[in-house]
Amino acid sequence: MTDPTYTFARAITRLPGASITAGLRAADTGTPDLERMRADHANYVAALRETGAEVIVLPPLEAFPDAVFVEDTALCLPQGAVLMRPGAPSRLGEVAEMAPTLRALYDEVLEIEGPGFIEGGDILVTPKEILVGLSSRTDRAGVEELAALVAPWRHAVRVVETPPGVLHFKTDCSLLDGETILSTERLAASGCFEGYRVLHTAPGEEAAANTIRFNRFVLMPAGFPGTARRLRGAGYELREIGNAECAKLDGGMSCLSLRF
Ligand code: CIR
Repeated sequence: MTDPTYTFARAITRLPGASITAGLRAADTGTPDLERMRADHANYVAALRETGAEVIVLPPLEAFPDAVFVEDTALCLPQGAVLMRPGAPSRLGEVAEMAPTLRALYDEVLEIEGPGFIEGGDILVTPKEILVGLSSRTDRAGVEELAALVAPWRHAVRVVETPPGVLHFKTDCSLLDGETILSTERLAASGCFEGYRVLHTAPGEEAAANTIRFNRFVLMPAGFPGTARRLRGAGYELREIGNAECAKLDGGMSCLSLRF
C-alpha cells in the first residue's frame, strides 16, 4: 500500500480556538461547544498518529474562526504544495498563516494568485486525476489556475459540479482506496465517478460521506451506523470520531487536516 493518494507520512492540523463559535455555517444548528470540539480533535489526531504518521498540531488562530479547517488552505501533492485562495472572504488570511509550515516541509510551494477562488474542500485527488467541484467557494478561474500550476507535475484536473446547497464537493464524497469512492447518492447521480467503484452512504446518512482514508484507517464521523456497516462489510478498518461540533459549522473529517 504505497499509493500517495491515501498513504501518508505526515499530516498538519490546527487546534480549534475560542473564536470557533463565530465560524461560518449555512444554517444555525447551535453554538459549537469548544471543550467537546477539543476532545474530538484530540481523538482525530490520535487516530492519525496510530497509523505511524507524524502529525503537526499548530496553535489556534483566534483571528480566524474557521482556521481549524486547515484543508481549505492548501492542496498537498507528492511533488509540492499549492496554496489556495478561499472563496470565503473571512478565510483568505488563513492561507498566509499556513504558508510557513508548508514552505518548511516542501521544496516547492506554489500559489493560486487569482482572480479566481478555490478551497481544498472542493478537491478530491485520486490516483488518476484531480477532481475539482465548482461550488460557492470555488469558481472556474480558480480551477483553471490550479490546472495550469499542477500540469508540469503531470496531474490532470477535471471540473465537476457540487450538488446545490452542499458546501464543498468533498462534503459529499471521499476516496476509500485507489479505485473506490464513498459518495452520497445525490452526488454519484451526476455521473462524475464513472470508472470508479462507488459505495453509497446509507439512506439518511449523507453527512457520513466526508471521511478520510489515512493509511490503514478510514476515519469517519461517529453516529452513522448504516454507512459504518457498509464500510466494514467492504473490508475497511474504521475509526469513528465525534464530529457533532464541527458539523454545526459544516466541517468534517477531511477539513481537519492536510495530508501528504
Ligand atoms: C466554512 O464554512 O468554511 C467552515 N465553517 C467549514 C469548512 C469545512 N471545510 C471543508 O469541508 N474542507
